[in-house]
Amino acid sequence: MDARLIPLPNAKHFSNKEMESRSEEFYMHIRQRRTVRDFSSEGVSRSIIDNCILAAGTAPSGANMQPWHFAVSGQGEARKIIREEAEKEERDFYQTKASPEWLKALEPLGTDANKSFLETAPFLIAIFVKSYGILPNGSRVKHYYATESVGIATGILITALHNAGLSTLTHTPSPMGFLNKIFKRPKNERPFLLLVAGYAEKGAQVPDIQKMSLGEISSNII
Ligand code: IYR
Repeated sequence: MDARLIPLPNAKHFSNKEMESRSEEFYMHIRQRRTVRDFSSEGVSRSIIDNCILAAGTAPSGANMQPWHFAVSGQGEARKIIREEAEKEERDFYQTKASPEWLKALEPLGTDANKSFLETAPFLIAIFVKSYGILPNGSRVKHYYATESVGIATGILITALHNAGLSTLTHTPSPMGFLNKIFKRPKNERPFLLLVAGYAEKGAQVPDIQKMSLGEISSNII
C-alpha cells in the first residue's frame, strides 16, 4: 500500500437548514445561465478567465491524470482564421452533413453557419482532451475516463464563468481538427469544444426554451 493520505482539508458540516438554503440559492443562480450567441466586444480581464480555468482544473479526473488543456485566444489576428475555419465546417454541416432530423432539433435554437461571435467575443477557450500523457522521456502515460473528466471540468468552467458574471457559448464546429493547428496543440490532444466567453451584447436574444422538471430528469427507488 503506497497511498499517501492526508486529513480532508476544510472539512465542513452544515446543518440541514443551511444546506437547504445554500442549495436553493445555488440553483436560483445557476438557472440564470443561458447560452448566448450575441456577444459584446467589451474587454474582460485575462485574470478572470485564468481564475475560472483554475476552478475547472480542480475537477475530479480518472486517476487524477487531469487530462485537459485550455487554450485561450484573446482578441487577436488568429480570430479571423478561427472564424473562417469554423464557418467552413458549419456551412458543410448545415448544407450537407446534418440529417433533416438534426436540423429539426436545432430549429428552436435559431442557429446557422454564421459564427460572427468567434470574432466579437473577448475570449475563446479551446478545450482539449489529452488522450494520453507524454513523459519528458517521450513515453506515453495512459489516461482513464479522459472524456468524462474533461466534460466535468468543462461544466465547472462554464459554472465559474457564469458565477463571474460572464456569458458563454459551447460551440462545437465539427470536425474540429483545425483547432490543433491554430492553437498549436500536439497530436495527443483532441479538441473537445470551443467555449466562447464574454459579456452578452446589450439586447441579446436567446431561444424561448425551458429546462425539464425534476420529475422528468430524476427518479427514485426505495
Ligand atoms: N455545431 C453547429 C450545430 C449545433 C449543434 C448542436 I447539438 C447545438 O446544440 C447547436 C448547434 C453550430 O454550432 O451551429
